[in-house]
Amino acid sequence: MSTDVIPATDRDAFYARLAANHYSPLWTLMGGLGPEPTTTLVPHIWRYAEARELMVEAGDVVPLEDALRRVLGFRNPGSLAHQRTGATDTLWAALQLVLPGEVAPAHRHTPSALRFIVEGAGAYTVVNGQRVAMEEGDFLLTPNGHWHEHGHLGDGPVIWLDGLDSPLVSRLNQYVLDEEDDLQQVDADLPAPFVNGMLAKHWGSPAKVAQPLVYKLADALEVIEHLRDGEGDPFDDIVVEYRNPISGGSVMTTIAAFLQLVRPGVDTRAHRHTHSTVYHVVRGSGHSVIAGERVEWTKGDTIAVPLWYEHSHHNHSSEDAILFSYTDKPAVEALGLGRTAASA
Ligand code: 1HN
Repeated sequence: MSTDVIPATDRDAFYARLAANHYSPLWTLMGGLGPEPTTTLVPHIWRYAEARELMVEAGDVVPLEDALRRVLGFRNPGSLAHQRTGATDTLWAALQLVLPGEVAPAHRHTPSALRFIVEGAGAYTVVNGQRVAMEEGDFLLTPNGHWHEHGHLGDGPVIWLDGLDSPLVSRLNQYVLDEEDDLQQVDADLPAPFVNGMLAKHWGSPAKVAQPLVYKLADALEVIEHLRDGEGDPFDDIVVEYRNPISGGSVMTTIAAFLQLVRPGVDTRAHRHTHSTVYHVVRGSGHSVIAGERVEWTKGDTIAVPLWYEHSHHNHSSEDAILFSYTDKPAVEALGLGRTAASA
């Protein structure tokens, strides 16, 4: 039906009546839609030199008793006011600082969290009563609903990258938080295979861990080293996925995580996809080309690639470049919205 069968003023009055009575005329809403997914968010890099300085300043300004978590989130510059985004539409990324002697008390929430330890030694996290030591390069999980607290018994600052699906969970109106006044009952220091649920005590109460809680950098690098003479992935070079070995799937329901080697001299092909990605530089330096723009990166930098932005990675140095990354791919695919396009 043509909308100009009635005069414009009458039409405006009609639309006002529809709005007043809580109706949405679909034909006025579809103008913004097209064949491509869109976002107001933009690719962005947070350089470690700057972020670390601000993080250390936060250590002076904010006592952990006040903050509970001294977490400095990376907010995408394309975010609209009041929009609950993180580094991407679905993924939060942040640095967290814990100073010697501090404790971030136990809580649990519906968002799932991961940590990648950037620098420092002597910190630990307790996940559902299991203490996990945090060493540089470790990749740790706090799947949704798991109690977690952090502490630091060593010297000097410990800084890690936090990754969560909290913007996605917020958008689903499912962000729920429980706090605990007391610290968790800790089982004492446990060997890694125990923490990872590979070997369990066979008497008394059953093992609490249903999936690995920590992946060591040395293990991931050993696998990468084994694969480095192979062809590699055209878009990510020598890339391995951290897996849940019980399900064989991604590490968490909503988040997949990866470690990749971009070998010296490699230029990957460009592609884009409907999941968004956060990259963190573990070693070396190089650059990515994101939507035609060259972004130079080096150790400690964190880069957001929102959905459907074309990107490729380049290492023109003579040293290995190692990137950690995580994506919302499992969530996007579970919704039936997974889509990838390689560039020519
Ligand atoms: C959180 O609980 C932690 O427990 C870190 O360390 C970062 C970002 C958003 C929401 C919850 C933590 C977080 C977070």
